[in-house]
Amino acid sequence: MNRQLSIIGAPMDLGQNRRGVDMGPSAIRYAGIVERLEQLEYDIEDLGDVAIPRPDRKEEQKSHLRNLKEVAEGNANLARTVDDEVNKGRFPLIIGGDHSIAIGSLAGIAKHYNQLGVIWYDAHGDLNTESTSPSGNIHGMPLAVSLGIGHEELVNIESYQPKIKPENIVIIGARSLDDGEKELIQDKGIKVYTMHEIDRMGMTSVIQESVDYLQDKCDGVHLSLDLDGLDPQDAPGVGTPVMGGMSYRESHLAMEMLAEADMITSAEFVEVNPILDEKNKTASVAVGLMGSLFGEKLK
Ligand code: HAR
Ligand code: MN
Ligand code: MN
Ligand code: MN
Repeated sequence: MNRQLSIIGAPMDLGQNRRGVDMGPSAIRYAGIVERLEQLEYDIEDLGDVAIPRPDRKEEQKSHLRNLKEVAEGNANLARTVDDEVNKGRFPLIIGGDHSIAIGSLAGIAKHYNQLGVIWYDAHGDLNTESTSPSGNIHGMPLAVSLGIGHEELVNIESYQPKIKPENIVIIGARSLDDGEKELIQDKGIKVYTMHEIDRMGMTSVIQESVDYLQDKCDGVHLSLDLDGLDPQDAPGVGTPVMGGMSYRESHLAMEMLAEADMITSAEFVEVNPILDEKNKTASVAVGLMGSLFGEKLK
């Protein structure tokens, strides 16, 4: 594992419509991210937050893509910061913010790899487009955008596309997929472990298979962890909770196995909304999962 970590906050709340997720980076810092990872003897730099524009509340929404201009601009800012850190040889650890920030993270990271793998730990597929989205919320679209499918302002951030390939993606924990997303998964042959497979096979086999699937063909792997992948009982502070998710223990096991596999080269933790949370529980869970991902041991 790269011992040089750069923490990058992305206080974005414009990819969906519940206020408060822009305070996710503060909540995660308050829950002790720097102290937790310093104990593991990483060289940590907290770069603070990238600039996210405020929307013009008076301007009418012209498209089905809520806050398109501002989401694109904020993600372009994030992409530049992430790119700089990867150029310096540092591991970018991005904290959100809603999941639309994966557009900027991947735009900054993917250019540094020929075959970037992506593990998408989420209740949702985030594979919608303007036409398939039931909500118009861009946080339901970042995986499609990174595949080069979506609005040109989003797809062309950092001036190249696609960022990633369908055969290098593994989705884990899906239990709320829209019809258009299911079609895209079929069309592109994207590997998905739904809750059904996790129940049947167990998390150990799911992660082992995912590691085997990505390890040989990928030259780097980005972990995109949406806290709503966890069950709402364990991670209540999220904007779009879905019952029947992965448990706290399963999620720690997943992170520990990824640490053992030593293949993650960048990561983001998103959708922590302290306004909807119970005493910063979800931010604390996020920090605990980062501890496991970065090699914390119980003994
Ligand atoms: N699929 C729905 C939509 O596109 C819900 C997206 C939910 N949000 C997230 N992303 N938190 O994982 O609107
Ligand atoms: Mn570069
Ligand atoms: Mn998501
Ligand atoms: Mn989600």
